[in-house]
Amino acid sequence: MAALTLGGCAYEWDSLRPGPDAGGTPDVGTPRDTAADTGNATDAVADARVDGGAADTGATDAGPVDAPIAMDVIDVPVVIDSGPPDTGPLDTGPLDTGPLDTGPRDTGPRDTGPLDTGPRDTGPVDTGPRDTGPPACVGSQCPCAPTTPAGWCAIGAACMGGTCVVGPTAGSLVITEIMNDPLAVADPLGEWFEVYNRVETPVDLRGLRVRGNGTEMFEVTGANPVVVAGRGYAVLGASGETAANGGVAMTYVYGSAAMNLSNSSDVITLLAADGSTIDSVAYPASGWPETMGRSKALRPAILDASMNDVAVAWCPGGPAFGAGDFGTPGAANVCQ
Ligand SMILES: [Ca+2]
Ligand SMILES: [Ca+2]
Ligand SMILES: [Ca+2]
Repeated sequence: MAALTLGGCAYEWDSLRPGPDAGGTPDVGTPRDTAADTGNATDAVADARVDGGAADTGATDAGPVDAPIAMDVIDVPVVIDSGPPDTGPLDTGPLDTGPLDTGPRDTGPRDTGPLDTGPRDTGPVDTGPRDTGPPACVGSQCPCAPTTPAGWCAIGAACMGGTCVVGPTAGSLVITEIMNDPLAVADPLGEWFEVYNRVETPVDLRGLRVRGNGTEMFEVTGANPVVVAGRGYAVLGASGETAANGGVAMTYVYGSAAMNLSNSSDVITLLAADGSTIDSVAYPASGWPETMGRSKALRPAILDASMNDVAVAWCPGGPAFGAGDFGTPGAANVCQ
């Protein structure tokens, strides 16, 4: 048994077969040793030839020049690393093109190096914590925009049909038109009132509570959003039948049993879900525009929940619509 150290690794082999000295031909006459040494885990089986001169014992070797050692390594067992995960610095060396790593999973820090173009990873599925970032955008289209960060609506708003929609809040809605005394169709089925959304963001009216005088009150409900577009109008009425309501496309129908609009004095109050008042209009029996078949219209330059409290802010509405009454349900007001 002889030993040799190469590159910091110790090798042992069963037999050395000295060949001719330098200048000669390698020993090819002896059959190569093809049997692995089973006595050592890191064994290498080698053929070698060495020179036959004296060993180098001094600073200068005066003997014949050593011939290089030729070694055939024919059986070197590979031991897979089963130690703890590598937590050292990222590998920035050349791409590994070797066989797939079937060792234990790497749980070290994430690799931020260049893209791996090597063979596909067939290791275990990632069971780490879920990615909670914003939903993916497709091209330049996000689920809702504009938002911060992209893909999310502001707190309190919901994404509906690609648009961020908020609930009714103070400052968002103004009562702009009241048809309390219809003529072309029966009263109260022809009654309606109009609200304007002052903000750019669409408003879902669900959750809005509307209070009349006495105990009259209803809440806007529904399985689907009742949306008023940004800077748009909505009409809430007693009847959804155009033949009965005078030809008005209602945004929401509350029903004549829930509320009536008196032909003399009455009040309409919009309440947010938290109970705060969004707007309130109380018209008296006299002093405000009151013409049968014609709406009370807030002057189009006045779209304000405080300024609509006084008589001078209102005018008789027009022009004729539907069955022949006057007003602009769902559109900007006109004074006539
Ligand atoms: Ca009425
Ligand atoms: Ca008001
Ligand atoms: Ca109007």
